[in-house]
Amino acid sequence: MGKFWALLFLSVPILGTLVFVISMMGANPTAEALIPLPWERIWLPEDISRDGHMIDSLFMFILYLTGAVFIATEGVMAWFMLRYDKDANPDPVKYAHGSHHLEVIWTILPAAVLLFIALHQMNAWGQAKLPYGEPKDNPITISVAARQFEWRLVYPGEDNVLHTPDDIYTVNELHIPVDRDVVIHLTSQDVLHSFFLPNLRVKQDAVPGMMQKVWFRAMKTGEYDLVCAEVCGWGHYKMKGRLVVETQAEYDEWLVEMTKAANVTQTQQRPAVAKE
Ligand SMILES: [Cu+2]
Repeated sequence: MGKFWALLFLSVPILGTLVFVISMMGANPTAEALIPLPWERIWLPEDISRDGHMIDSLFMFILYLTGAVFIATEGVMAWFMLRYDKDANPDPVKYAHGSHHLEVIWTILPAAVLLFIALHQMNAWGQAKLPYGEPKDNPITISVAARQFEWRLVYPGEDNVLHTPDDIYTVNELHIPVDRDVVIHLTSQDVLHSFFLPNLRVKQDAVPGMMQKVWFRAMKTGEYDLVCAEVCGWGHYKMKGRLVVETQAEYDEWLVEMTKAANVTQTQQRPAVAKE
């Protein structure tokens, strides 16, 4: 009976991992073209940014490191379970306390590993951004304000300057041109949110009372996710938008369309305002 329960409980993590791996293979369109091996990029969505590979290599490095430690720990545990099996060891259990050597080893070893990771990852952001320096070549600056539970965006319009009369306003729609630096001015209107573009490997907290600058360059057109990665209230799950990466011509055309729509709305609203 004990073995039945042991196997039943063991099946939970095994089936859970299996279901996760299978669902990830289905979720990633690029994985279908590959032989669907668990180590063939099925953990992360397609990287469409210029700098994302730096973040990915750090992610994989930590995954391999913690994975190796996990397998070693589980292996030792399994070995102990087999070696000190109840039937082969009928004597009562003897408890041992206070091995200073062991204490020192299992304190210093994880501390050293954590310190190594801390130092190793310190320059990841710099490595991802510094080879290209600050955003250049006439970057587009878009203001993004997070609030429960949506993204409010302001585009600079034709003059490419924010906070001028030709600004364009959208909600949950982030349009950007491909192969051009985009700078996001990120703010929050209420609580902590996190601006997350999984395909661009960009994740930045939006903090009330602060303005964060984050920049990136998309290298592939298409439609991708914009999500909130900080549990920010009951509607957090639905705080998602659309990232549309398009050619410069398509982006310009979209901007013209939006300007036209904004002008129509303003003209229609004007008499109502005049009456007051
Ligand atoms: Cu949020």
